[in-house]
Order: sequence, then structure tokens, then C-alpha cells
Amino acid sequence: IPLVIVLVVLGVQTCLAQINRGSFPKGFVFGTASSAYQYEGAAKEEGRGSTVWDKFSHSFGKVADFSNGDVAVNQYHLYTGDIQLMKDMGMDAYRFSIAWSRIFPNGTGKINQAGVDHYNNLINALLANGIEPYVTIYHWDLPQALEDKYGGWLNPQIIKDFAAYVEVCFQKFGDRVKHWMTFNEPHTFATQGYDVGLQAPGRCSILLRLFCRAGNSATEPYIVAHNTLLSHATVADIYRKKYKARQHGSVGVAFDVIWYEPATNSTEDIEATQRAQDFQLGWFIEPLIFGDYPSSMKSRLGSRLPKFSKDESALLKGSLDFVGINHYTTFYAKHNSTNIIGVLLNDSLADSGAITLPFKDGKAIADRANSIWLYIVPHGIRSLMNYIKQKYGNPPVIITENGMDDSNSPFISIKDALKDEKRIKYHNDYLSNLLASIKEDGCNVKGYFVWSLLDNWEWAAGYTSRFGLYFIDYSDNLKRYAKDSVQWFKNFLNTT
Ligand code: PSG
Repeated sequence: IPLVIVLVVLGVQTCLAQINRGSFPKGFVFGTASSAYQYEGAAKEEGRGSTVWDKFSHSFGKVADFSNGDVAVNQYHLYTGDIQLMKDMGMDAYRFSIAWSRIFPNGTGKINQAGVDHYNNLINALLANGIEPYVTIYHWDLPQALEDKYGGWLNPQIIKDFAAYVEVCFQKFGDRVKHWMTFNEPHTFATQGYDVGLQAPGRCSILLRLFCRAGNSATEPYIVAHNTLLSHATVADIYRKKYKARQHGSVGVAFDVIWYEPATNSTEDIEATQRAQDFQLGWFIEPLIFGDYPSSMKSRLGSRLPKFSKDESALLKGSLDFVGINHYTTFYAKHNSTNIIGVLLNDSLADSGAITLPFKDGKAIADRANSIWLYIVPHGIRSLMNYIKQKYGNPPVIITENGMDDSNSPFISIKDALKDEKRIKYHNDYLSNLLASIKEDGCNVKGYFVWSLLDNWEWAAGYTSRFGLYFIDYSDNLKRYAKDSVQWFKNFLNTT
């Protein structure tokens, strides 16, 4: 075959494979995502109150590199420059969270005007640069005062304090903020914070309470989830009754969802895969869509699962305007026939009767990023979009997070750390699958946010993990450097 023909065929193929903004529906939103405690720093400035994450990160041994978010990447002071970075790339939107303890340092009471001013400035600067704010109201940083006063999310009292805080957000920022996410990953904070104790407030009862001072891993995650769901429904109702007519915004939740594939095609494993999804996404989304928990949860948990009254159920049902999805990875699921771990730990993670793992028969599901849970399985996002479409009536979905991390190695030069072809491939492949779910399968996906704009403070992993499109030099004033993925996104976003 003549070489020219081979080259032409190859050229056409790469042309066909090339995706860009123009491949997506008109109005599809591209952005980057962040959260207050991971980005802001300025932990003791301008009246900010302490949070459960301040306390947790300052407790010995809770964070891999013994770091904390006191300074983080200092976006509290550097936001103007960071907005230019977003603008340079051609991003349409920025997802960030408001720190409750900057608005109410003690969770309730008197408003801290400096905190309100800060978010007004940030929002105005974004809009002045053509970037739309997407605001997370709660990204895990509960004011410590409420934890001390009544146990935070364990106590239904939190619902009215949360509602008071959220109403201030609607009142002060709702003229300009049109997309609200009440919660980031309620499933993660309920399980990590109250079952395994690896995140704030660090409660658990597993392993003879060796690692936690207090907690009950078999009940508290469900109580926390219950109060969180009622908090969402309460403020979504307030928004619809008092603000929506004037502000025309929408209110959703950002759910963390691992896609699960049955480890084998046995009925047992297929059923276990469904239960695993019920206990992850279903636990939170079904009350908000259907007004109650999945039946598999009710039957397996009995009295450990709190119940909704008729009125509560009516309030919950239909309270999501859009479904936010934080999606990174895919695992296998299989039936847990022995439940040895469940008996040993007596915690919520064993309740689904499914074992979820990123490998089977000793073989990994795919190549991995730096985080031990982050396996790169691009087609998982397409399956997940189709699952949501089929099970929940094709609601509007926004991918509120997707991304991968590299390790923070002292042995890699900055120059080499900026060469992130693996990240480029990750986004290219996940976006291609997302596009197929929209174009070929008819899934109702409206936007896509990269986690994350910058390298940042990654919770219990501290600064050991780098999720950014921009590299941060932690030893030189937190200077920002574009990784190669920035140029890739620039090309992607400016081609139509
Ligand atoms: C939690 C669970 C998974 C992925 C991400 C998160 N999972 O099991 O696939 S946490 C989530 C969070 C943000 C983090 C980011 C990266 O919202 O604050 O920095 O993802 O871990």
C-alpha cells in the first residue's frame, strides 16, 4: 500500500478521534473545581472561625505528611491571579465552596462581614472575567463550634443552623450565583468521617476504637446522612419558596460515585453490584428523587436506618434541580458470601453485602493514578451516565469533578512534573466517553468540571498528591506553573 494512503487514513482517523468544545452541545459548560479548605489558607484571618478540618488536620497522625490547610494554596489572597489562569484556558465556570466559618465563625449568631466581602469580591471578579460561579455551600468544613455544641451532623439541630447559614448565602450572593450545590459528597463525609474515621471529625468504633476516641461505625454514618438529606431538602424548599422567582437559580448536590462492574456474570455478583450502588449513590439520591431510601438498604439495615415521616418524605422528593456527579474511577463488585470483614469490623461498609475492589484474580482493573483508589477506566463514566438516565429519569447531570493526581515527589524537577501526558489522556478519554453518552445514548449532561485547577491540599493525603492542571511550587511562594494539560485544555476549549 502506498505510504500516502496510509498517512491519509491515519490522518483521518486522528481527525475523527479529535474532540473539542465544538463536539459538545451548545451551552455545555466547562470549568474547574476547588474547595475552601483545600485552597484558601488564611485560616486565622479576617474572622474565620475554626472548623472540624482544622482540628482534625492539627491532630497528630491524621494527615500523611503531617500538614494542614492553614496556608493551602493561599487562594484567599491570590484569587485574582488564579482567575486569570482560568480565563487564559478559556474556562466558562469555576466551582468553589464557601467556608461556613467565614460567614458564621461559630456556626450561628452574628455574620462576619469580612467573610461576606471576600466571597462578594471573588464572585464579582469571576463574573468580570466572564467566568460563572458554581457554588458548593458545604465542602466538609463544619464550624468546630457546632461539633462541640451538639455533635454537628449527628444532631437534627444542625438542620436549622445550616438553613440559617444557607439563607445568608442566598441573600448575599444569590443575585449572581445561579448554580448551588448544597453538599459535596455526603457519602464520603458520612463514611470517612463516621465509619472509618479517616476524615473529620474522625469518629469510628472499628478496630477496638484504636484510632478513634468515640463513635459508632454501624449507626452514625446513617444518622449523619439522614440529617444531611433533611438539611438539603429544607434549604431547597426555602430556595424555591423565597428566592427562585427572583434569582432563577438551581440547587443540586455533588455526589461521589464510583462506577461498579460485576466481577463475574453470576446472578449473585450482578445483584451485589446493584446493592453496592444502592449503598453509595442510591443512599443519597433516592430520598431526593423518590422520597425514600433504596429498598435494599431498608431491608438490610432494619432499625439502624432512620425513617422519614410522610412530611419529610414529601419535602425530600423532587428537591434536586440537577444531579452533580464527582466521578473518578471504576471498581469491580462481588457478592460477599462470608462477611468475615463485616463481622470483624461491625461497620456500615460491610452492610451492602458486596465487596468492591479495583482488582480481581490479582489483576488490576486498569492503570492507576497516584491515589490508591484512582484507577483509570474511561468507559465507566459512560456506563454511569446511562445508569442515571435509566434509573432516575434522565435528570440534568453536571460532572462536578473528574481528574487524576500525580505524586508529589521531591525527586522530580518542576520541568518534568509539568509533562503530564497521562492527565491529558485521562481527560481526553473520559471526555470522549462522556460525549458518547450525550450524543449516542441521549444522556442529559450539561457540564464538566476538572478536579482541579491547581495542585492543592488533598485531605488526609496532605500535599503528597497533585491533582492540578497547574503545578504549585510549595517551596517557592506557591508559584503556579502550567502543566502541559493546560495547553491541551486551551486547544480543546478554543476549537469549535
Ligand atoms: C472521594 C471518593 C472518591 C473520589 C474522590 C473523593 N472515590 O472513591 O472515587 S473526594 C473528592 C473531593 C475533593 C477531593 C477530590 C480528590 O470532593 O475535595 O480533593 O475528590 O480526591
